[in-house]
Amino acid sequence: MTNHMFDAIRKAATEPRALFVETTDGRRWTYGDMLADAGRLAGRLIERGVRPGDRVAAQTEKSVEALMLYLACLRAGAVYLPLNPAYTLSELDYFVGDAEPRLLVVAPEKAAGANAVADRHGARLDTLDVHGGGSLLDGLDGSASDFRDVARGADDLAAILYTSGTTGRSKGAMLTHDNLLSNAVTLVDYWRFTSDDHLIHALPIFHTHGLFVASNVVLLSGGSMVFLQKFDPDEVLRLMPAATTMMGVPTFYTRLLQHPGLNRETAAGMRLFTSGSAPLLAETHRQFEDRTGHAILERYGMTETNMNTSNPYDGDRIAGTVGFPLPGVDLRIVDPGSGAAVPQGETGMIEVKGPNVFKGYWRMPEKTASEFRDDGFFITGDLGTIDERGYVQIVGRGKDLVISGGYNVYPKEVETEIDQLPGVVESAVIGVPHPDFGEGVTAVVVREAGAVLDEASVIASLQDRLARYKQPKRVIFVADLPRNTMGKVQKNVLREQYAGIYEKAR
Ligand code: MLC
Ligand code: AMP
Repeated sequence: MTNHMFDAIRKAATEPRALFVETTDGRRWTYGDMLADAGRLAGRLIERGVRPGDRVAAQTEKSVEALMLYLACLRAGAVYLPLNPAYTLSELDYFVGDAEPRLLVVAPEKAAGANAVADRHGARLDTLDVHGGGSLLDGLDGSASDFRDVARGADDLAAILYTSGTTGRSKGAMLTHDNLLSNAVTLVDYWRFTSDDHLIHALPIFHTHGLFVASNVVLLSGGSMVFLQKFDPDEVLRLMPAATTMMGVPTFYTRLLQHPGLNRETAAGMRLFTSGSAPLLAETHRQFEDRTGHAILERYGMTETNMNTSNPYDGDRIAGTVGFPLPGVDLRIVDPGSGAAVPQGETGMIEVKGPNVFKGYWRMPEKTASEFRDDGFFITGDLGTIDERGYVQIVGRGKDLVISGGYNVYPKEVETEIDQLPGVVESAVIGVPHPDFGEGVTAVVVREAGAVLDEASVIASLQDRLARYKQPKRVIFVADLPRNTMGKVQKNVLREQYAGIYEKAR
């Protein structure tokens, strides 16, 4: 019996006594502990009635136990569905209703609200806290750890990660065992990860970046990592002398650059800093190299595709580019309308194909079909170009999307909530340059004559509807939204008009 992903993890865990992960409060797990804990937890999932193919949803705070739950799902043949703890109950209700998990695991403080959600959609509820407590783990310590992994093939689902949509509700991207394994194996090799590596893991673990790129790469190289509850520049710099690598979103790097403790000495033992999930400014790349002597390696990925491109490990890491297509990934630039290839050097839609590309959107066959070409290429929605040396550059987005601190925010979702508020005629949500988050979510609102509505009241009305990071940082009131002759709101005009608002606030 084989389990495609977990067999590979087991094979890499050749030193049971070697450190796998430690936390900043001094808890440690060896590879032997990882195998035992994931085994016990897989047994617990079976006790809870989880069968192969069932979804297990988790809205927990970051913890090693939450990572073990992901590994337990792989071993039990379940489909792991991680959710941002910042999501509100109304957002949670949608995900649970759509994915119909057998089990929903939440932080204890969320249990009261989540109970009704679980009941409504026929899921069982368990809790998991950040200190290794909660009903999911009750009495597990002494239980048997020799779990016999459920057979899973390359094409079986390992996880569903929700990504918001430009229209309508969020879509669940279905990722198979081989999507995860093939990409992680490629990255271990491309970025030269070995069992000597020690990674600073400060990313959340409910997204591709922190869960798959960071954790799977460590697992498959037999290396180790230190888990930070969240990104904290003081902590990162305290841990850096003992580490070799860090993966981050651009906000990590801009925040580190503001810290006087970032210098060549602190970073002397590091061999690799990677950045992705949002564009890294060329200026940040250069400043970081000046301060530390390290050229950040920028790569490009997506929830649906895992990682597509990377700057080279050896060779020039060129600021403002995302490097070359990874081995095994086909990448092309086409005319967005016709799908025909554009001449080299011109801008077009980035499309990708390879073992990294997901199986489709959960229960949305039409949406899936419309985002793939007939020859199997996935339409990313990102606009790019390839230079004469083969470096891919992302020059914009064909999708209406704001990326704030590495989190995607779909304007449509925010506009829909704002438009429902009493006194609002219409709204347009845009992303404008923000010194900390890269882009700041900004709402431009037309209110009814005489409406008692101000910036604070709009933001306050969204508290229970939208996760905090999706809420506008600023709300601007205007008499009319600019429109083109077809009546379409000209967001580019608004983006230009308000381009400086966060710079001024700094
Ligand atoms: C937190 N806030 C944000 C925010 N994160 N607002 C906008 N954008 C964000 N990303 C809110 C908080 O709720 C808080 O609100 C206020 O902003 C300030 O919080 P903070 O303490 O400064 O934020 P912090 O907790 O430090 O988080 C910032 C961050 C974090 C950048 C460290 O957002 C982060 O870890 N981002 C990583 C995202 C990520 O992993 N993306 C990968 C996606 S996968 P208030 O009002 O309550 O104070 C993907 C594919 C690929 O894209 O290629 O990798
Ligand atoms: P997500 O849906 O959260 O996985 O976000 C994926 C999107 O993030 C991509 O489609 C890109 O728009 C963006 N992205 C990821 N990495 C980079 C990068 N290095 N530079 C620019 N954009 C990026």
